[in-house]
Amino acid sequence: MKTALITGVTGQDGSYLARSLLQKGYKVCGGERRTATKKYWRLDEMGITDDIDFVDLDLIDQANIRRAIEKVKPDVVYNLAAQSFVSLSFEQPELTSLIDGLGVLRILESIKQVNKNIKFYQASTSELYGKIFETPQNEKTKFWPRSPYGVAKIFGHHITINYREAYDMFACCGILFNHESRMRGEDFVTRKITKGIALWKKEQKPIILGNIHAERDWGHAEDYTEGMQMIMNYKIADDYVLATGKKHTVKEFLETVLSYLNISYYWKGDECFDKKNNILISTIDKKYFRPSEVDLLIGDPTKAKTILGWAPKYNLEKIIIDMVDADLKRYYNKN
Ligand code: NDP
Ligand code: GDR
Repeated sequence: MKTALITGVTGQDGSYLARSLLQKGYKVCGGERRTATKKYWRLDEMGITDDIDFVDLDLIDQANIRRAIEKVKPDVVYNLAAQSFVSLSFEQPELTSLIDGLGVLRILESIKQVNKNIKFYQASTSELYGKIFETPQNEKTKFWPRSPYGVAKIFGHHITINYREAYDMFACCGILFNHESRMRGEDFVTRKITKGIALWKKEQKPIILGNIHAERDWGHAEDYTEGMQMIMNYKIADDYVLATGKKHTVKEFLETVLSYLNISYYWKGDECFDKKNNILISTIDKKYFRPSEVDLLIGDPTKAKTILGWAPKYNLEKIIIDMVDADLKRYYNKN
């Protein structure tokens, strides 16, 4: 039986990856940073909390990471832990850098010292491309991050490649474009919309958004966590873009959610109204705009398709159905 250590197991991707690895017969150890309240809602919803061996692991504590690796003796480490909210990284740039940048180095260094044969996956991101140099973005596209999050993740990305080259370690980066699901955190725009609209149906309280003209390449976390495993199971350690190759604006995402729920709407500038009763559905507040924005991201997953045979199964409509249905069930107990 192989052992996988997943950092960030309580997060969106951690939950999908843990479930998938358990189904494949892995022993799954979940790194968690200890807080007063347990954050197992995703694992609980999936019914897998009791199948995971939890280990204390905080990415800002080198000795703690080393102890966790010595204790768990993993065959593979998936580093999914991060301060992953781009917006918050402008408020907490140093903490974000300590976790998302130096945290990666701490794990790599621990692996190098404990057992260099442990395979390592790093959660890199399309945020590295930021102010894009070409469309679509692939593994060779130049990086120009636009947030402390993106800058910290560049360090994580390059230090992973450096440990691969310098110490011959099996260390890979998945440059993943946005991926969403029913397990998405509530502050990310897609979940803010699906949850917001589910509640709007009952309370008619408008959703307050930021830049609704931003364009993203949205996939589903289930497809992307399968892709992570394909990257790690390939014979050669390398870096891959995972993306759908399709882009949509935040506005289009909202419109698709409304259409799915048969809510007819119209726009007055950037404000959206319900056609039937002229009730406000969504509006804008400048506080949700970022000091420097990433206007457009769209990925080219050709390398992952060609070498790994990876292809996403979800399109935008299927993602929205998954998310909206889950939120309706959560807030109305409806199937
Ligand atoms: P989430 O925000 O849902 O999960 C992040 C996880 O990291 C949580 O389990 C959180 O724990 C944990 N964490 C945060 N800080 C620390 C710390 N100091 N030490 C240990 N654990 C910590 O993120 P996602 O699941 O969406 O993303 C997974 C990874 O992939 C992240 O690295 C993210 O940056 C990256 N990524 C995500 C993309 C996406 O679209 N989802 C796209 C590209 C990359 P806690 O429960 O305690 O908060
Ligand atoms: P992102 O995701 O920054 O791409 O990072 P997010 O959903 O936060 O924003 C996407 C785009 O929507 C615009 N936006 C809003 N965003 C939020 N959160 N809230 C709003 O009200 C709102 N209104 C408009 C944003 O300005 C942005 O352009 C996600 C994270 O998962 C990262 O960890 C990951 O690396 C990248 O995806 C790829």
